[in-house]
Amino acid sequence: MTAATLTYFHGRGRAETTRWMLAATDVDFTNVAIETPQELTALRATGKLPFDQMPLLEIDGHRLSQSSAMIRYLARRGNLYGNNDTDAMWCDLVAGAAADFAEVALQAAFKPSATVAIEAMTTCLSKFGPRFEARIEQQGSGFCAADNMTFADVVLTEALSSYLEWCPDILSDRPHLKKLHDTVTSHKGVANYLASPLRYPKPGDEYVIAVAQVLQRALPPHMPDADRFVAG
Ligand SMILES: N[C@@H](CCC(=O)N[C@@H](CS)C(=O)NCC(=O)O)C(=O)O
Repeated sequence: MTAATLTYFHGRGRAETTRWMLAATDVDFTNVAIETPQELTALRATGKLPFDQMPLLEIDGHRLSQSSAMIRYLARRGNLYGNNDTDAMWCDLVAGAAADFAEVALQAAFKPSATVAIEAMTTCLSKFGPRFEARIEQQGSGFCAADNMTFADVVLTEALSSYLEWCPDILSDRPHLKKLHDTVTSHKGVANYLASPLRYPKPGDEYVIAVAQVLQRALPPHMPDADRFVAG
C-alpha cells in the first residue's frame, strides 16, 4: 500500500476532502498536525509549501498544495474520475457544486452560535439539495457522475456528513442523497477511516482557536479577547 503524509492544522478543515479521498483510494496516510506558529514558520522555511498554504499532501514523491488538486490527483491515480470525458465533466461539475455547498459547513464552527450556523446551512441546503437529488436521478446509477463511484460522490458525501452533524434530519426527504451517503460511507476504506483515530472530531471552538493561534490572526469577533493571537 502507498503511504502519504498530510500536513494541516489539528482538525478537519480544508484537508478533510483529501483524507476521504485517500481513504476511498486505499492510500495509507499519516496526519501531521501543525500546532504552533513556530511549526508553521519552520514548515514554510523548508520550501515544501508551493503557495505557503496548508494543507500539504506528500505522495509519490510530489508535494501537493490546493485541496482541489489533491482530490483530482488521487481520483486519477485511484480510478475515481469516471470512465470517459463526459463522466469526467460531470465529476468536475458536481465536485465544484459540492465545494460551494461544503463551504458553508466549513464556516459553521466560526459562526457566533449553532443557530446561526444551522440557519446558513439550511438555506444552502434548500438551494443545492434539490439539484443534487435531480442530478443523481438523471444519472440513474445512484451516483452523481458515472455508473460507478467517483470523487464527486466522495466529496459530496463528505460535505453531507458535516451537514448531518449539525442538522441530523436533512436527508429524511432526500432519498437519492441518503442512498449516496450510505453507499459512500459504507465503502470499506472510507468506513475504516471514519472509525479510525485519523478522523478528527466535529470542529468546535477548540479548532477555531487552534487555527487562529497557528496563523496568528484574529478570532471571530464574538469570541472573547478576539485579538489575543494577533502578532505585534
Ligand atoms: N484553496 C486552498 C486554500 C488553502 C488555504 O486557504 N489554506 C489556509 C489554511 S485553511 C492557509 O494556509 N492560510 C495561510 C495563508 O494563506 O498564508 C485549498 O483548498 O487548499
